Amino acid sequence: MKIYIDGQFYSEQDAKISVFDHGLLYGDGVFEGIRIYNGRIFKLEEHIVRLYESARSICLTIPMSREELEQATLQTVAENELRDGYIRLVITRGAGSLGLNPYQCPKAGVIIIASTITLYPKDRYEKGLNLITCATRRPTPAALSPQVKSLNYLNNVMAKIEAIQAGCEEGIMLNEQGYVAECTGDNIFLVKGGKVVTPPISAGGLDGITRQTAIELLAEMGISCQEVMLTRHDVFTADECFLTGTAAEVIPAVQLDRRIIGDGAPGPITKALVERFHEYVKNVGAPVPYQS
Ligand code: PXG
Repeated sequence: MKIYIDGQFYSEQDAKISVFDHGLLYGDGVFEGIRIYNGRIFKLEEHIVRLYESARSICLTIPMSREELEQATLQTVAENELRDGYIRLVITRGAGSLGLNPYQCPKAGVIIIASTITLYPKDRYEKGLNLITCATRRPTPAALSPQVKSLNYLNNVMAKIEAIQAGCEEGIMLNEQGYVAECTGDNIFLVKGGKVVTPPISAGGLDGITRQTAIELLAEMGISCQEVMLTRHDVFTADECFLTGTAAEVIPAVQLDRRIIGDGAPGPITKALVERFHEYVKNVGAPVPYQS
């Protein structure tokens, strides 16, 4: 595997950064996870835009233009000859001194890893995930905007630990008011009476790129999707539930806190969307400039 760091490619063994990097010391930095399907990078521009917005929000200057970063990302995938896979783009604050002050880090670091990811076991895509409600809440936007995909994912990691300790693969995270925000790394949708609902971004979830894709594909399929505040009650009484995310793609969920959602099997709208999603992603992304 060849890993891009600050304009050069390194082997996995040699891909190293400073222990004084504030990305490590303070989780000071931002990232994106992006899929490669069929030799194309899915929604590359959208991910790059979100990355620059995350960076801007935390006063982090990415030391290259959007176009340059797009090119570097395409080149990293080409170097690794990946036709299907997962890209992790990481911008760290860079090496500085001990002490929080980010202005003592002269240059941000740019890391691009092109690899693969398997988030959930394969059979879960057919049978559906079991969810719990995590006691760990999403932080209030007054602490850090949920739109910043920062290198500090401890809040989500804590929630993920709860889910795994409960024997589940994923968990719902509520906001401070107790409304459903999202899952630890995915957005959530419910189906009831043939209509689809998802929490608005203002509920505290990330403005997911897969979420937006799902909304658009549902519209094409003639299925309306409304953004409404949701509670656990809505999940318990839904006909279907599914999650969306770059790593997760579109995946059904069939239980919450051991209560069966709908009839306990992935429902028809979820199944139709999963199929439509996999068809759609094949041909829309930015083509990778492979050498051979
Ligand atoms: N919510 C959160 C908190 C996320 O981190 C999503 C929703 C889905 O957004 P996209 O744009 O990807 O549809 C994410 C992004 C993982 C992992 O290993 C998950 C994400 C990113 C990186 C790693 O679970 N999801």
